[in-house]
Amino acid sequence: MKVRLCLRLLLGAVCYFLPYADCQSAVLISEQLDARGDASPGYCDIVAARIWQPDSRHYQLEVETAAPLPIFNNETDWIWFAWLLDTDRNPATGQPHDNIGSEFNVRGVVSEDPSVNCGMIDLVSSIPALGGEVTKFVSGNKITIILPFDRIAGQNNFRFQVVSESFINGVRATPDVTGIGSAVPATQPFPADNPLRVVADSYGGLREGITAFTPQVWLQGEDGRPVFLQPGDKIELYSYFNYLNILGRTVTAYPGVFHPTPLAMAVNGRLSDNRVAVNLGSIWIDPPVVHLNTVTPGKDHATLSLHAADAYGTTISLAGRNINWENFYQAPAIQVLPLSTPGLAEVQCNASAGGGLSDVKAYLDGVPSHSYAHVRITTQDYNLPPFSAYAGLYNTFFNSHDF
Ligand SMILES: [Ca+2]
Ligand SMILES: [Ca+2]
Repeated sequence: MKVRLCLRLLLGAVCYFLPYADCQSAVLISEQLDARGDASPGYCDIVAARIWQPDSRHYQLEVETAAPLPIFNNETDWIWFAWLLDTDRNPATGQPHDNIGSEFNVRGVVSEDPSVNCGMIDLVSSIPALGGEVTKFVSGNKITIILPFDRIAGQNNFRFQVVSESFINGVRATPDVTGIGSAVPATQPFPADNPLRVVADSYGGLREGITAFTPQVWLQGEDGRPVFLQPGDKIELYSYFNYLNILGRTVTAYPGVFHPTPLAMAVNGRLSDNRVAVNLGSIWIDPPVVHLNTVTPGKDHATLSLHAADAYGTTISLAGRNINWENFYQAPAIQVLPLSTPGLAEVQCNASAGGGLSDVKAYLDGVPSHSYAHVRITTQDYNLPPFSAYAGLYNTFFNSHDF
């Protein structure tokens, strides 16, 4: 485990030294430089907050820190940066801060906990707006958030201030706060050859010995036609989590890693509208089909086993992992009870509930299994052949009166 961790840290460090997109195709709307050394650790120390405008509908909010943003090894650690947007330019309205009354707060959170790691627009005033989750990217010393104007009700003319806060190893770091900047959308028409959209591959699977791939990216013009990449175009990749080794345009899986992660692509500094969903490794349940009945001893329970392998096909040890089983359709006839051996669970009939049907899935360290166990329970023993007679998950059982 330690070897793998060191490898990840080493390869992660290499990634940090790759050049970061400098947004050549976006307009710099505002820049707030901040002192270096006025917050610690260095990844909490904001040295610049910038707002770029890549087109007529979005800002790219950027924070640059004194040190690279870390790879956390503890799900309870987090750091966030918040852009406080004072969209009526009135410090007396909205959420009060020292010299800012924010109508919207845009947060970029970095955490190993997928339920926390996000970009988010918080609505902190009475202005009706969509708000919600937005795309966030982390690369080296920078965190970037895509802010669509329509998510803040078009209130894109604002004062802003950026603050940092973090909680690492149970300690709150020294927060940092920038001066107040001003953002006014560019009135220029954006260059006609500036593509409207950057679209990346939607999916990349690294599993069963497929350990590397090169995702493709396309450009789309204002008129909907494709804009072709030129030989000198600069293409870069950004991983949402540090679960991938990115060297140039190639993505490679780390040994032992099975967490999925989204990936963004950039062409000449402009980030893709969508993200590449990269699945790493395989997580599956055996057997895929289970048929039980409530009346025959020995046929009223079965053992399910969870398996996992990384992209290289190497078995992932389940010892010490967080494993949760789920009765997906919440069928009352089915009970799923984890056994003491990691990765094993017993599925049982709840006789008083009659027949039922459900899919049972499992989560390994929060990552859902890629397959289900399809469980059917009847109130009679139909002497059905073993599950192996049912070749797939979608075979039909014909005792319909029972379900
Ligand atoms: Ca600072
Ligand atoms: Ca205000």
